[in-house]
Amino acid sequence: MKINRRQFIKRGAGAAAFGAGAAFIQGCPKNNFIRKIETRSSVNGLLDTDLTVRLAQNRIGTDTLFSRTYEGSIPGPTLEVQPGDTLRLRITNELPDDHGKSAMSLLESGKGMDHGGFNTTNFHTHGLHVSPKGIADNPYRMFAPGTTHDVEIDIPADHPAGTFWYHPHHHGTVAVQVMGGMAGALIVRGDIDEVPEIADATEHILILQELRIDTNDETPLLDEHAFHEGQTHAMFPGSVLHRTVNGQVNPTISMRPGEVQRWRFIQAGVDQITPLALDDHNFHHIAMDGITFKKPDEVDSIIIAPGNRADVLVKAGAAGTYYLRKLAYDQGFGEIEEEIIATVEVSGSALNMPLPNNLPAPSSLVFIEDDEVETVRQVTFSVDSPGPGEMIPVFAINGQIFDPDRIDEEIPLGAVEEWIITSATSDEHPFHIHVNPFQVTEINGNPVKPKRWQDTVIVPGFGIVRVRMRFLDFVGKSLFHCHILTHEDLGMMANFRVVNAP
Ligand SMILES: [Cu+2]
Repeated sequence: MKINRRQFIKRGAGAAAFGAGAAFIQGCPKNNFIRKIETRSSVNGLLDTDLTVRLAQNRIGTDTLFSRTYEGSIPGPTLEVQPGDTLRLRITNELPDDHGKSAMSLLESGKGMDHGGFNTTNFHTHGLHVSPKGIADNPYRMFAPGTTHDVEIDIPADHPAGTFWYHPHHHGTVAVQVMGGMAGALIVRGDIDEVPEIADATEHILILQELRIDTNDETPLLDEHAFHEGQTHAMFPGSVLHRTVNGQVNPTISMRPGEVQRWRFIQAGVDQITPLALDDHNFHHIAMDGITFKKPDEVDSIIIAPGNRADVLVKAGAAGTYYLRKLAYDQGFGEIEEEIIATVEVSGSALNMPLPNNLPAPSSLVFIEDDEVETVRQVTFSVDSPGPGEMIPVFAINGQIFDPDRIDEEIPLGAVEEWIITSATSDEHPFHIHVNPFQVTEINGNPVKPKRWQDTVIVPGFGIVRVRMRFLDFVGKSLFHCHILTHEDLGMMANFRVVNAP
């Protein structure tokens, strides 16, 4: 079945609403300096704000994209809180009602699916250690077109300060909504921001997105025929991929020689493992997935999967032009070419700003020793041939595609566990779990040093990753999944439930 892509997005909105043309095009600055994203900060322990999900037209490089957005902008506004705060949102879904008719046929055939079409959404705070229940960080909620929903999330007083992000998580619609730009930064301010060398540094939140635009200037739908032709990596034939930073193609970051800046990378893309390097400069890596290290780690490149964040300090060298590059990389289906994603212009009078020696690693996260592990679980990502008469391969965890009603893993509150995560395919699959971060201990049999906490980790093709985690503070049901969003939407996701210990 060929899907009519104009149907789902244009119904109820379309050309009439945007007939005024250029006047409605947003994000078209005269220069291309890196954009400061609108920031909404908590006041007296509360961030209380409205978020509207709506169709909007944005300028992406020299192209135009008509897509689902938060507040009309790509990315959405930055939400800024502190440990102990409450995040209270009213989310109104102003997308047109698509009556569920344009659902992907491959998902309609999925067991237990009731996803209500591509314009149903919800809200997930990626990486936050908060409750998954009720109206908190609950990825099972459904926000249908034309409805308004409250979200209220209490952030623990000992929550790590760092870089997190938000995006929709309604099963079956995640890839298409995030691919159109629905993502935003969620910053927890705290101890790391008070380190003098960091407090003095200019900060840039750099939200990396993979915006695809089809020949109608819209977000493409997955084309199941691509699978039939054996091109599992070319799921969106005919569309153009724009790698953007804060919604801009190759923006410019200005620095002075010797200046130190703090960059918060957020990989808010869809499916690309992203190695980053800056010409003639090292990164001083200070945090991964919002969790600060004990000391900076100087490296010539960092690699982030969709879902990952990396905070780095950059100390500018001599005056000149340098490029921030996504390096060439093969994540299992052939090399993707190197690409420039931003330009750094170093000019002006020199500074000599210092770098910090020590950092405030969160005291609430203590590494898990061998003798503490109580339970070992296995998680296997697999992609199997389609069934008779089907075109789409079976994207599964432990042999099963996602069923929201099935509990795949039941875990007592307070448990300390080791999970052995395997990719049974030549592709890399980034493993992500909600609510609790994990310590990565081993990749393909090699111990990971220095030890780190993350919430998303790349599992190499035909590889094995071991992680350890404590299921602390929150009972309830939530998700673990591959963070390649197309894989996730096709069923590479499972449920865990944390229960009060007997
Ligand atoms: Cu995957």
